[in-house]
Amino acid sequence: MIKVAIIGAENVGKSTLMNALIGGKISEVEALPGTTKGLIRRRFAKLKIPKSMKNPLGGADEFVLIDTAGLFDPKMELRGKVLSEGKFRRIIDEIISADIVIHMIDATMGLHRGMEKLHYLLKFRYEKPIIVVINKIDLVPEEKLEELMNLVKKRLEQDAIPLSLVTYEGFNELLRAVTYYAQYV
Ligand SMILES: Nc1nc2c(ncn2[C@@H]2O[C@H](COP(=O)(O)OP(=O)(O)OP(=O)(O)O)[C@@H](O)[C@H]2O)c(=O)[nH]1
Ligand SMILES: [Mg+2]
Repeated sequence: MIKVAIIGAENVGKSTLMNALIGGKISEVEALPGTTKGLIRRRFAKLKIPKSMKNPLGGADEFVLIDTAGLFDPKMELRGKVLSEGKFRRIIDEIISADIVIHMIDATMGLHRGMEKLHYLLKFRYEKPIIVVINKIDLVPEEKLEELMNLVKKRLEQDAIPLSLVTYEGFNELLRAVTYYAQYV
């Protein structure tokens, strides 16, 4: 069983992604930041991974997906509105226990400072495989996306997968990345 945590600032689309990956509506989705107030949602799922993407050695397709409450207020370098310090800490502990982390960035908001620091901590101190996705690309012009892709590459030292959970552009690339890292868990 592979544990995948979806993390990001408030309102980036974490719960929408969890629903898309599982194919059912289980995590509440709202236009308001701070929607996931339950802090941590775990769901067991057998992901519908296309055969062509499967690990030939028969790697696992059984996952525990973890949708976390937004860690930061999108406009400030602060903890999200719904989080006390204790709750924030609990989410961090949960993330640290994951095998794979999906760091989600909102294309309209850009890379969040607080998330950038957390990314470094997870990658270098805890040695987590991290997949970076830039979500909501349907809302930004191509040049803006390109700029953000370059910035993310420079600051996080890795490529991001551009994604839209409206058009599903990039969704297969994300699945491919998850199954790739799942081989090494
Ligand atoms: N246009 C567009 N809207 C999106 C996309 N993904 C999510 N949204 C919308 O963004 C809003 C926030 O989505 P959520 O999934 O609730 O975001 P979240 O990260 O779980 O938010 P919190 O739990 O509040 O931290 C909702 O209105 C979604 O419908 C996308 O790719 N494109
Ligand atoms: Mg949510």
